[in-house]
Amino acid sequence: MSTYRPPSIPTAEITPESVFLNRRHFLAAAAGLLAFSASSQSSARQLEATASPFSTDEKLTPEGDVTAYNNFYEFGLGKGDPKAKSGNFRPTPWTVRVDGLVSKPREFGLEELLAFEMEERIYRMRCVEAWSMVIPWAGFPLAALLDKVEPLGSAKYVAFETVVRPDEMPGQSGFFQSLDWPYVEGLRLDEARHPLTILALGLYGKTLPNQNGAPVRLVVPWKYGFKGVKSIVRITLVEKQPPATWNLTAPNEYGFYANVNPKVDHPRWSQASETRIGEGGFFGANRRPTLPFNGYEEEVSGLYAGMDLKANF
Ligand SMILES: Nc1nc2c(c(=O)[nH]1)N[C@H]1C(S)=C(S)[C@@H](COP(=O)(O)O)O[C@H]1N2
Ligand SMILES: [Mo]
Repeated sequence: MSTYRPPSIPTAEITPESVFLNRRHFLAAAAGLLAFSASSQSSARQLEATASPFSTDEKLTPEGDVTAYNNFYEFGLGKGDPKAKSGNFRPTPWTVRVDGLVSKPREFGLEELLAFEMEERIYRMRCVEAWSMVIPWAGFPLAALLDKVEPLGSAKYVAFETVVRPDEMPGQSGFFQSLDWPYVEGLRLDEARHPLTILALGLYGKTLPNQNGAPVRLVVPWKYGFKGVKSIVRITLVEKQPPATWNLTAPNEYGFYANVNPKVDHPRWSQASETRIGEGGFFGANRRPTLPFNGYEEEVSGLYAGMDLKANF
């Protein structure tokens, strides 16, 4: 595996990925506790996280690919734009407002979010564009946050919203606007409370780089990547299905549920297979079959009992 480092960081400060992996496996076996010392960004902080049984043991996508091949249209449309153009983005200080149909609406500061018990969740991520990665996130179950605000019985869905800062996000300013801002997403309440659904604050043992959704983003591993809304400022409990950016933009191409499904093709390409980023080439031998619910079928298919997954794609 290649070891990624930005040119400004001296080699001595970097933990090679092989060391990271060995330490991770050793500690996971010995104590169940993970501690990392790598640093790839001056603003990045270390994040300790407990190993989770929900993790896959598949080969990790190299950190250099996870942090350089991104979708974050607030910074531009190119895969390299989020890394190249997010240098002015300030992820601290930060607050997330949690409101709507809850008994105790309130704001959570970043330090309060970091105080939740962090778990390392190594998840597959499958983008709707037919590529995938394996990413070691650090985060905590969204359900733990929802418990703090006590959702009312009338709450049926959870709505999410990304920050709007045209001064810091070049994709949000100028004549050409790719999407309507803010980027919004939503989950059914039972999906939001599922133990696999996390708010991530870090990856590869450090706080999130800007391009990956600093300081806090959603990760729902059985859904297409666009459900994983980045740089969240507001979470609202609501009664009706909330708007979702890609579903609004092209409803015939992107459903609200967006569960990974090799049997429902995108109108313009097949979803039956995918390319694992970092393994070379987009087509050919490197292509692997896409799994129903991105391989999490056993854990989540019960959420959709009786639903027509082809109609509610
Ligand atoms: N706010 C916001 N969130 C977003 C996006 C975006 O453009 N804006 N892109 C989505 C898409 S399409 C994907 S595949 C994932 C990519 O996450 P990554 O860059 O950390 O791999 O973020 C999702 N979250
Ligand atoms: Mo995506």
